[in-house]
Amino acid sequence: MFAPEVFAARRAEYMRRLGPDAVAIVRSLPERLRNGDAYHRFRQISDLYYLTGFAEPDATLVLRPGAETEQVVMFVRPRDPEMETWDGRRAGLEGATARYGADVAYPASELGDKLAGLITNRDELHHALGLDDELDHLVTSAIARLRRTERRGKRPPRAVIDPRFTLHELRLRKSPEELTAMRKACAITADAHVAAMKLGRPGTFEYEVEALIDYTFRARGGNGPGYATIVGAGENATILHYIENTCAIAPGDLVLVDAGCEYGYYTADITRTWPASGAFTPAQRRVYDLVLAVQQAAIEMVAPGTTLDAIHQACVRRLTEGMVELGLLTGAVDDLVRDQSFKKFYMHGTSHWLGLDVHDAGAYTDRGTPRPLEPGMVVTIEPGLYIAADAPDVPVELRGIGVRIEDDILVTASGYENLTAACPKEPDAIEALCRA
Ligand SMILES: [Mn+2]
Repeated sequence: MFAPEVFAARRAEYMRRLGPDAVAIVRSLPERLRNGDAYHRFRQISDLYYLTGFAEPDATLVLRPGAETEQVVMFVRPRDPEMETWDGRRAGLEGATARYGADVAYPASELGDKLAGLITNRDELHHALGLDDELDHLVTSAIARLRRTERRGKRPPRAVIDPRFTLHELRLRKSPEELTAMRKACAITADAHVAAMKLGRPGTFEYEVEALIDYTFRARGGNGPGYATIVGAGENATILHYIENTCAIAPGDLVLVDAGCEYGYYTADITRTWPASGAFTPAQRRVYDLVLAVQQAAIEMVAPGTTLDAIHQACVRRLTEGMVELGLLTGAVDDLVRDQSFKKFYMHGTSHWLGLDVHDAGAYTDRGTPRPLEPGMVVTIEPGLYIAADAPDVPVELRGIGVRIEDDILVTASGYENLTAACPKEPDAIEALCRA
């Protein structure tokens, strides 16, 4: 957890960018039932955590830059000894002001009553429409109420603006303290993948590998996985979001593991693919070598000024060339790229932003044009090749092979830094770990 000054500085910068006539509302998402009356463990929505560090449910932040009073307003659950006995400690109104930087705090139940007053006569209302129906309703009700008072000088905002144009631009460029948390998340995740490679022999169940990864994350101080861990052995590696993790690893299987530790709310995102028996078959090795070469070339492209789209296009071209060499596709590479034949075996993008969310906030394009990378952005590079077990017209020995290799890359002033370089991916190195 960062010092309160870090969150205060973020709010100050966000408010500076909002300008003196705007108001921003950021609210936690509702707690979700898992089944019966049991809830999923609560995890604060990243926008609210980014601006406050406040981890409790039922919390709302209203920022009013330039206001004479109440610039930073929080609505939180009040202290309640009986409820806290059941559900855990609360910061309360006192904590919100003393520890989380609010100028004033109100009970969460008063948001509906107070919202219209807080947005009165502000030009722009920054609010993420469509995330939370209840909050949308509170906002539209407040606007409707202010329309009725306009003749008395209390008018509603002129525009509702999506946070991606303001707040998410801040989140996109990582500060030194954010990078410290991400480096730690990456280091823990690299260790967890190495532990998985050492554990996962034929006969081991996918969920045992997942359990060791989870254990490693938690034992090293992480919050747990930043997204659902994928452990896919054999054909399961060709299912992109395979999270059942119920099968036993068979002799000769490749095992694809996509797992990232969340540390201090920041997540890593690593994928490794390894031969459970300790040696690639020749067919597996040809696919692996192709994906690794494509991934390394893509990482080398990361630098200020290039775009994720350019990197993806380069991966698509090199993978398509490889698909022809492997006998998966026939024809001219230009045609196979143009008509998207490669999507039979490479159907996902190469990169995404990484940070508080695994698919982190931030626009990828500016009016439809891919944006240039800048120092401080963190991206994944994760090409793969997936040959379904029942794929027609492909060499038999390639069927059921899935390979993805993914690293987390920081854009630096001079190029890039691979934050997950400590996680082995050279074929000899991972074979050795799988025999250890
Ligand atoms: Mn990823």
